[in-house]
Amino acid sequence: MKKQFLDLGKQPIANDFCKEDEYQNKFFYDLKVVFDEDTNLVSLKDFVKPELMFNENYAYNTSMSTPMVNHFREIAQILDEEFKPNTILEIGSNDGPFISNFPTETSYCVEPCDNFAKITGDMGYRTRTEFWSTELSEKVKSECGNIDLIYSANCICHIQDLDDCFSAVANLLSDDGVFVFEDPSLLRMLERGSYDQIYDEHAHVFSVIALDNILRRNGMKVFRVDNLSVHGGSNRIYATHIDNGEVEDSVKNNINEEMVFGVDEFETYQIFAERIEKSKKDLVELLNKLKNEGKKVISIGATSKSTTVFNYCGIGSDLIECITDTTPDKQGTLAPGSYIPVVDRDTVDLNEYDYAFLGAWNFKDLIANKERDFVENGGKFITHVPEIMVFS
Ligand code: JHZ
Repeated sequence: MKKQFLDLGKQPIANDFCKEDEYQNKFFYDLKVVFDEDTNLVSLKDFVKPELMFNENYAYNTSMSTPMVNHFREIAQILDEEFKPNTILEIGSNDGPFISNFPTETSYCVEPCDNFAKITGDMGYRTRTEFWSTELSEKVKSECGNIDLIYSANCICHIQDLDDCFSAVANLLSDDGVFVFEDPSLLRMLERGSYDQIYDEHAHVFSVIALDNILRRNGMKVFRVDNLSVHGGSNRIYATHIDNGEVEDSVKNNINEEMVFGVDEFETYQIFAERIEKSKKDLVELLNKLKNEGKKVISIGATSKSTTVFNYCGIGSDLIECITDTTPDKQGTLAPGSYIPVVDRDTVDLNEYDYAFLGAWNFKDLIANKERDFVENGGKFITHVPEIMVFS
């Protein structure tokens, strides 16, 4: 049975950055979150139509982030050395930072956003501009046979029907092939109070427990888990056909850690929901206090995550004047729902502001290091993770 534990209110499409004349009649939905007592999966109560989120206007270019480009280069080398795959398929290849480390002849991309599919297509990779499904896995199989390594980063948690997703993988994967995917960790979200991992695209937030349950009912199993620091704490899951090889200690250790925290108990989620309500109250109080004192606040990183925070907390440009972001497609737009202007960092003198909210709190150290000058001139950062804090 699915039980609701969190209501984050009316939310827009998290990456639907719009122009000044486009903000009327925008789509909003109810962002509610449920816990499935049978599988322990945490999911959105109502999913948003994939076509509304993943289309030719999708604004998240992975290659704009140097740390993520390095991250994908490293994992590509590691997987290549350990598993020596003859054929590779990436689900949700974005603008190609992972697949570009492999030869075009033996690699295959699946990417429903036309803007990104065009990029990997132009790089010479066979790219299907489609959503991942059993039907698509059949088409790929008839074109190039079974695949040795199926990889996906920050995409499997976007897929609403996980049974179809995993049976499609099982159908295409070679007998001794590996399926490796990484997504934000539910345990880290619960520990850190980072409720902003929840938005339309994240149909689920994964625990290892839930993934193993759902993979097993589709003929696969988890055999290794790597804990990663990226995106505020992610897990890289290694899965294979259910009858293959040993399950490594990392799986048992991760499941134990999740059980100790209570990831399998509904009460844990009720406590989390109370913490999130407090986070909202504290952030709104702080920003109102700063406004009354005449302080100027800016935000750094127009993230999907900050769409959740600003819309849940009802924060608009009266409390946060603007948001800087390094992604050209986001600059000159209004942030989804809050309609706070998004600007190019290079056009802003941060020293004109007293406080900077970290919309991209997952890059806290990198941003604090880049913006040393702001701090030296008396500027302070605000973050909501793990709780509302001001620091310099
Ligand atoms: P970042 C995305 O979420 C969307 P977001 C997606 N749905 C997903 O699943 C997760 O990633 C994993 C900017 N920036 O990576 C660049 C600066 O402006 O936290 C990005 O727009 N200055 C696929 O959007 C944004 O912040 C900087 O110094 O929450 C970061 O977005 C740095 C470092 C980044 O993901």
